[in-house]
Amino acid sequence: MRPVLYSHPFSSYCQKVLIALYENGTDFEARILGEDEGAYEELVAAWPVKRFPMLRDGKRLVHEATSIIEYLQVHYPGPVRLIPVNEAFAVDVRMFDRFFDNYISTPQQKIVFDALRKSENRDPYGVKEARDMLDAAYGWLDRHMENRQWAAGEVFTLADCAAAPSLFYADWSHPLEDRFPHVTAYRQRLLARPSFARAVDEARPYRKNFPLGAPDRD
Ligand SMILES: N[C@@H](CCC(=O)N[C@@H](CS)C(=O)NCC(=O)O)C(=O)O
Repeated sequence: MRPVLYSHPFSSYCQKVLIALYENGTDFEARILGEDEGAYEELVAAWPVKRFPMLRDGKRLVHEATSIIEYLQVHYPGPVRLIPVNEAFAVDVRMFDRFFDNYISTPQQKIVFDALRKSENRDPYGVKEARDMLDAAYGWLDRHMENRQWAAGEVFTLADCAAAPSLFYADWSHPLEDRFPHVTAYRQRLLARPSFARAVDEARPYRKNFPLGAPDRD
């Protein structure tokens, strides 16, 4: 039996899990939402909040990208340990995972979801707050990344799985420009990582769906 991932290639949180699967060469079945017949209906029936990715392993359902990566490490371990054995290091890894989800991905999604709304339902103040949050998060991360290769230290972890798609899309919505050179360099390292490069390539056909217009790069 192999686990089933309900996901979409263009989704940042799905890419976060795909990176983990590709890092370890984990065998899985992909149920592509909006493409594979009945996949979205199965997701919604199992998870009324309608967020993805979702993992199904036999009767077991796992929600939330971070939890899916933790689950894969426990039940389908591979050569790349994304949550370290060392408990003190694991605290850092989980802290940075939360940082990228809460302070990069969340404001990035706010900007994108606002652009998808009808003009009368837009929330300019909320979008300004999201852009301010991204600037604050970029600034903090830039100082943090000055002397390190990966988010939590010298090895690639869960934190980098979170960082890759969140920084990828955040830079499209709220460009780093040349203000944050260490974050820009880190984003480039993430793009060069084969697991993420594969996820980015698989999502290329969907770039036309990016509501703010995908830039002609990456
Ligand atoms: N906290 C969730 C967030 C998942 C999430 O926001 N997924 C987006 C796709 S990237 C989604 O489900 N969007 C559908 C929607 O907003 O209706 C996780 O970590 O998995």
